[in-house]
Amino acid sequence: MVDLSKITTNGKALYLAYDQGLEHGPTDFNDESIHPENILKIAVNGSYNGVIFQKGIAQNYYAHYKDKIPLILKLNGKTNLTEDDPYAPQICSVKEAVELGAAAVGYTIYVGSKFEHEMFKEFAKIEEEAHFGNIPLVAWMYLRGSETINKDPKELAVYAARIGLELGADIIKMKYPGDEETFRKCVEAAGTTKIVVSGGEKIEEQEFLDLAKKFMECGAMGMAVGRNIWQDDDPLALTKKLRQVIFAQPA
Ligand code: FBP
Repeated sequence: MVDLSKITTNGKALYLAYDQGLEHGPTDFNDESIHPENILKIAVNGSYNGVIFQKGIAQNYYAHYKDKIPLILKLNGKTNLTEDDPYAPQICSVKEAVELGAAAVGYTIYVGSKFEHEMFKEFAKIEEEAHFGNIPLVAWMYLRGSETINKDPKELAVYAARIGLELGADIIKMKYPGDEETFRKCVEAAGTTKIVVSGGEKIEEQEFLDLAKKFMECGAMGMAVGRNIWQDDDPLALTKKLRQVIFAQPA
């Protein structure tokens, strides 16, 4: 199994996601978060286990931070402008990611998209290359596309978690399926593959922290969160509270 020690603390993890500029466009950003340097400062000062970038941000902003914060490089991505079933093509190789200083690589698979098989193929090649180099591989497992319609979203969430294990992901990044019973099943189905939960849209602070506590109690390894942190008025104060929740639970 791949060594996750560079991107975890006592078996737990908190990552700062910042690939939304590609996925959603700059509308997600405020006057502070539009600047990638500010995200790097939050990641370093908040002692995150990694910051998640696409390659352009890594190429232009990460060099000075190489020794300060691990980089998780997203290898594929897409905009939210197309209306067809989602497909996020690979736009960066494992080799480029390593040259940019990545400690881990990530890839989104839209489970239930009619292009799922294309993403499986790309993922399989990435898995081979990443694991050959002992680089951890994070799979964003998102349920989206025509084949998810009229199916039970809870069953699909557990299925998606299992697919992450079956495909050889070391870590699955997924959305909370909405209830603890289903999420516990996801954790179980993922087996040795660890789960980190996405943050989602900005919500009220206590609700966010309560949810984080729930994720950890159900067996998540941690969270990979973006908007809830860097859209906050005080990202570091909220990070401190979130860290208490994530790292308080026994490993
Ligand atoms: P957030 O915490 O901001 O939701 O970020 C998590 C994330 O997975 C990002 O890595 C990614 O850009 C975004 O969510 C994808 O959002 P969507 O679910 O709208 O495609």
